[in-house]
Amino acid sequence: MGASARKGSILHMEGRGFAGNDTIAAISTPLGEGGIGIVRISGPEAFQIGSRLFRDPSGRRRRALKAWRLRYGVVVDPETGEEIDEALASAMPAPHSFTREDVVEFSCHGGIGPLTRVLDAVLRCGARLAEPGEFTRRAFLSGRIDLAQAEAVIEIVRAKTDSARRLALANLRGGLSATVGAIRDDVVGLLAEIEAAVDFPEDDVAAPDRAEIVRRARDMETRLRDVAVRARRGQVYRDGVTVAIVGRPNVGKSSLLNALVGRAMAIVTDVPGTTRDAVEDWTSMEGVPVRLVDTAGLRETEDPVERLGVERAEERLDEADLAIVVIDGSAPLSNEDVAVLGRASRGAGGGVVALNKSDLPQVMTERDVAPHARGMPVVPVSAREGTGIDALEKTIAALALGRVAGVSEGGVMASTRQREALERAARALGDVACGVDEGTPCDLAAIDVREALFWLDQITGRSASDDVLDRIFSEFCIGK
Ligand SMILES: Nc1nc2c(ncn2[C@@H]2O[C@H](COP(=O)(O)OP(=O)(O)OP(=O)(O)O)[C@@H](O)[C@H]2O)c(=O)[nH]1
Ligand SMILES: [Mg+2]
Repeated sequence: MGASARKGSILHMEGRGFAGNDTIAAISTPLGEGGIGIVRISGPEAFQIGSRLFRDPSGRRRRALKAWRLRYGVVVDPETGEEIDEALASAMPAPHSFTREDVVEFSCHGGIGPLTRVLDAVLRCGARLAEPGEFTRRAFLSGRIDLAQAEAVIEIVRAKTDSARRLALANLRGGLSATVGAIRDDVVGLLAEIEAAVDFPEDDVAAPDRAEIVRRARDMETRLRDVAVRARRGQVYRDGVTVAIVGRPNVGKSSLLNALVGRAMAIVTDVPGTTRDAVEDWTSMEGVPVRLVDTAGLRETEDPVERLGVERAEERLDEADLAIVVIDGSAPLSNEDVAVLGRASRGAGGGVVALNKSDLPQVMTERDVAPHARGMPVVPVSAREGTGIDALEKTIAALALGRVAGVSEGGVMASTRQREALERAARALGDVACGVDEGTPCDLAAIDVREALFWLDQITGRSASDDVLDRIFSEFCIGK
């Protein structure tokens, strides 16, 4: 077992053993041509294996690896001595490495050929091919990062927008863990007090103030629900939303798509029924990744091709998270417009009405449309001139993020698993408050408090089972 394992936090090693008793290796950069490709080795034999393969630039003499030094040389085949590639070797001794084990990295020329040959040489010297996410898993098992931080590593890799990256980085730096940790401390305090009352009912431990317990449990519940809502926002920043652009023919849906994505994606003509297939593109609105879907104009039609387009448009509207209903403000409101407004407002996330062609003399104002919009906000825009587009984007981002009164601003990055744990912990604390308020004995209330604690510990991994760990780390790629 490496020095790193001995120094690992007891907390994370307890009960599940320490995985890092062998040496693992993998190509840690994407397989393809690149400026640089890295083969990473981690474990007790890392230095020994690295030294066996590394030679000075002439390829003749062994080149010693030095801690914290980047050394230039060549990697050779361990049996034949044949040079495989030039490389920079770095050696990071335990516990000051990503895994807290001894780590050696060879930075070679990026390409499948040299990298697979170098990896093959490393494996022939006794290392085992790493499983997906195994380096990060070792960082978790050694206590260098907790589970919330490990999951943040995946989120950083997958971030589609800068906001998503920033939220994920905040978690890697311990953001979610600290928020949850602070609430956990309070839950532990509450549990201690309730248990004292259970254990020493006749002692002169003052009987707990039931109203005070209710107040504290409610307060923790509220704080957890706040984090859960912000986590839902975080998920929006991470996964983005699908927004269908719908409306009757010729109102300017395709023009609006083009204005929103900033390029001529969809065909625009003055012929009603131009768009048939759904045209889609990603864009970012206030940091929220948005997949925009332009659809065929909705109307009754005899044309069989157009009818297929209309059916497809209706499907896309029903599948979307939000809708932009485009209305032509330079024409009177038609029955077709009213029908689309009705259908869109019944969708999962509702939507927004874009009152388009505001550059032309207006027949309709926001006030004329509002009664038919069923609560959807109405934003005047001109797809042609680009006016009102900023306001439209802000409205869509706000709808996507589900701004709720009383919830702190800003998102928190959390996986679905973590969000569920937050909600369950909140529910358990809500049960504590209700129960104690209605006169439940303290020993029963303690069960719910312990349940809340269990769910909070699922988030940081203190009580996560091996199954949960397997599922999380299998999402990583090999070499991470
Ligand atoms: N003046 C003005 N004309 C616009 C505006 N937006 C779109 N148009 C014009 O309206 C006509 C129809 O635009 P499209 O974007 O093709 O409309 P659509 O809703 O996609 O139409 P279909 O695909 O046929 O359903 C074109 O001639 C556009 O130039 C606008 O904001 N102002
Ligand atoms: Mg169109």
